[in-house]
Amino acid sequence: MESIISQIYSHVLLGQQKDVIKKVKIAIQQDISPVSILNNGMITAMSEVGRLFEAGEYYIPEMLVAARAMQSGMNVLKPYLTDSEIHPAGRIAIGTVQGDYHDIGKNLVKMMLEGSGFEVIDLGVDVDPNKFISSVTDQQVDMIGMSALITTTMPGMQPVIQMLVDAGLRGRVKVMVGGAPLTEEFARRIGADGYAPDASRAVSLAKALLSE
Ligand code: B1M
Repeated sequence: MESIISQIYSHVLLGQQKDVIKKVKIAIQQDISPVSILNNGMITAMSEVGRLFEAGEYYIPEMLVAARAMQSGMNVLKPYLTDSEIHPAGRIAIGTVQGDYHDIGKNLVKMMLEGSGFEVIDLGVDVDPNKFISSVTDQQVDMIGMSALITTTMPGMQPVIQMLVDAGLRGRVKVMVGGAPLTEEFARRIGADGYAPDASRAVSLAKALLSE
């Protein structure tokens, strides 16, 4: 019979939220290490989701349901993951820039980052530039992630980067940007450290930037 970990892997991959919740609870009752459930069952499944998306075999709906299933499993697991067992890959503050209320993509990026072991502070939508800055001073984040979906709100990213420079904080934090109207060239021009066109590449970019 398929192991409970492989079952969790398959349920996350297929976005079967209720089954993920049920099987994670069973795995905990069977005394399987929460870290093993997370790493071998769920994170590996999300890596596969990312690979399938990049290969054009999964689309946004499949990625969203898998991310939701993963998030539900993580909610069950959270109380069992002690600080000593899990070392976050880094702390990231993420938000949609001022004037912009689109958050589906930002939430997907957040879920994928959390699924890959990052601690994510969600600043929400329509985020005041000062809120991004105080996430660095008050919450000691390693990275700021800004999302924008409208051509008129994307220019709101550059002032945040300039404020980091002016406050002497630019060297302490990486900046990742994303959102449908953005480009690599735009990211370079405003002085961001990187641009990710989708959630799975946001994860690989965050890993790369934070391991530098
Ligand atoms: Co609006 N909207 N919308 N909208 N909306 C767009 C963006 C638009 C392109 C539609 C269109 O006209 N074709 C257009 C913008 C045009 C432009 O830029 N010139 C538009 C407009 C005009 C507007 C309003 C102004 C409409 C109006 O009121 N007249 C208004 C603006 C409100 C505001 O924000 N101030 C508005 C409102 C809304 C709704 C509220 C109805 C709703 C948002 C609901 C919500 O988010 N909770 C909405 C929606 C749903 C869309 C479309 C249809 C879909 C966006 C979406 O969720 N895509 C959109 C049209 C489209 O994109 N085809 C549109 C799915 C999502 C998973 O993809 O967000 O691109 P995306 O995220 C991707 C990547 O971009 C990347 O990874 C994600 C996952 O792969 N990514 C990152 C995103 N953020 C990232 C951050 C990163 C890294 C990667 O690092 C930090």
